[in-house]
Amino acid sequence: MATKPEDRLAQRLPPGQYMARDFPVLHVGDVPRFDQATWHFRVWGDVERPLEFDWRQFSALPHTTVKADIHCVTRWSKFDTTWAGVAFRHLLQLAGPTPSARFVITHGANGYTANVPLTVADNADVLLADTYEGKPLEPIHGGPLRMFIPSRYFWKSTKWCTGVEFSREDKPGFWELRGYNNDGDPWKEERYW
Ligand SMILES: Nc1nc2c(c(=O)[nH]1)N[C@H]1C(S)=C(S)[C@@H](COP(=O)(O)O)O[C@H]1N2
Ligand SMILES: [Mo]
Repeated sequence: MATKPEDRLAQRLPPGQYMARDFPVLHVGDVPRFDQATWHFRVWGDVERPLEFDWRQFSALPHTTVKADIHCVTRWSKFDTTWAGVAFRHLLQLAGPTPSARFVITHGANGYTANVPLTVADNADVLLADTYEGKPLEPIHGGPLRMFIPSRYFWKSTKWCTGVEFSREDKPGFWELRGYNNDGDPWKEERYW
């Protein structure tokens, strides 16, 4: 018997989510102004080689494209979004996390942070994304650069990302300290603590 369309949708929508057609915008604070001349990106903490890039250097890194569904804790999901950027695994190769590194903390504008285990960030679909649907990522969606972790609720995907910290200790971030679940797996519906 053929699968009914609503069953296919249910298999693709995590529990409690609905399918959005638009692309909602969600963040705290103001959209920061991007200045190519002063923008810089750092990788620090438990790594063999701390890194620092200006915009030109970061843009010159090899880019990868990922197509994935995204899921926001406020219950909208969006299917088949296409992003391009630097594969997180490429950054791992460049920086070389030490054996003590177990958590990844992304730092964004206005002091926003989000934490994931290194095992979650070390995945082929995780990007530092500067491109959405073939165009430079718009400032309202985190441009020039945001973290992209499709396997977790979208709050883990830090907008206006300017740094990645590797840590032996977990460091719950902005929303994790305000009641959101530390892991945030949409398939387990891990919304709140
Ligand atoms: N720097 C920063 N990144 C952030 C946020 C934020 O407030 N500041 N909000 C998060 C939340 S809760 C969500 S759902 C997504 C929303 O991304 P979008 O506006 O591109 O849909 O960004 C995440 N990244
Ligand atoms: Mo969110």
